[in-house]
Amino acid sequence: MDLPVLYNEAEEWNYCLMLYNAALKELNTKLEILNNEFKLAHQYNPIEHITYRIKTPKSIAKKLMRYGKEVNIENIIKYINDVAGIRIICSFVSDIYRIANLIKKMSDIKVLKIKDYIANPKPNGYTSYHMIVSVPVCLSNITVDTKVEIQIRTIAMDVWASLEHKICYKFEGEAPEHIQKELKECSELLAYLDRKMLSLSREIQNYSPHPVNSYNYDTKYKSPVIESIGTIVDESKSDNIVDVGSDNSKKKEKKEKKQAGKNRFLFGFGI
Ligand code: 0O2
Repeated sequence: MDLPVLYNEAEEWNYCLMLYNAALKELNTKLEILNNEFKLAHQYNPIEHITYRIKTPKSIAKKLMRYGKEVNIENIIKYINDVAGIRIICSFVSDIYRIANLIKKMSDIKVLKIKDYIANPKPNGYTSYHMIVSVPVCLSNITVDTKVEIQIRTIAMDVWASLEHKICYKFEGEAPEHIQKELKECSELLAYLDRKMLSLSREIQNYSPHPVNSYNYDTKYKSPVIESIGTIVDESKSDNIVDVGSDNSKKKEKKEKKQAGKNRFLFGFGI
């Protein structure tokens, strides 16, 4: 994130806050749109709710000191990935990966880092899916790619994390061993509950007239819209899509992302 040289630190920090806030709002809007679109297409919303926040100065300073870095704006921008944080709460674990994949495909969002604490829970029992992304913030004469941390978790994971956070705070990170043990057990019970709820939900879907997984969004939704009100601009045939990297899934992801950016729909501008 390159910033203009400003008059003093306070002014510079206000500028940073403006960028972090803008990035959060942009991402929040994108996620709300996805959720609304999903709701319309599948009569189901994968996102229960979204919260976002700017990290408190105290928490930023504590983290920098933990990293052994001097507390200044340059270090905050460089080393603190979660100054701007957005939390997405889903009903089911499958929704977490569904949302994460949709974020990966957003053409203007760059994924910088992923930590899958669901596949690999932390030793204390913490589970969540974390992504560090960069969001372009368009200002009057510059676009600034701004870092945002996304945490995606189920309601059960959120309840656990919130209680653990309180316990950690209360005991200043040194909770008695039996409490740590019970917390870990709670995390395992909640993971079991999440799995049970997901299998129950899948069973219920089989009785539904519109099962979520079998709905083909592209063919069922896109075509009537194209026919009635606009034009899809598909430039993929005239463009060379160059893939880099050896991993096939990475290639596929990149291609899908590129494609998502190219499938532009001229909404209401005619043919
Ligand atoms: P707060 O008060 O929530 O802001 P990195 O992103 O790799 O540079 P970082 O930030 O340590 O390093 O990454 P990580 O592990 O992804 O953790 C980021 C955030 O995830 C934390 O921010 C917490 O919000 C949450 N988190 C991670 N581990 C735990 C945990 O064990 N328990 C709880 N309750 N939350 C956790 P902060 O700054 O630690 O805290």
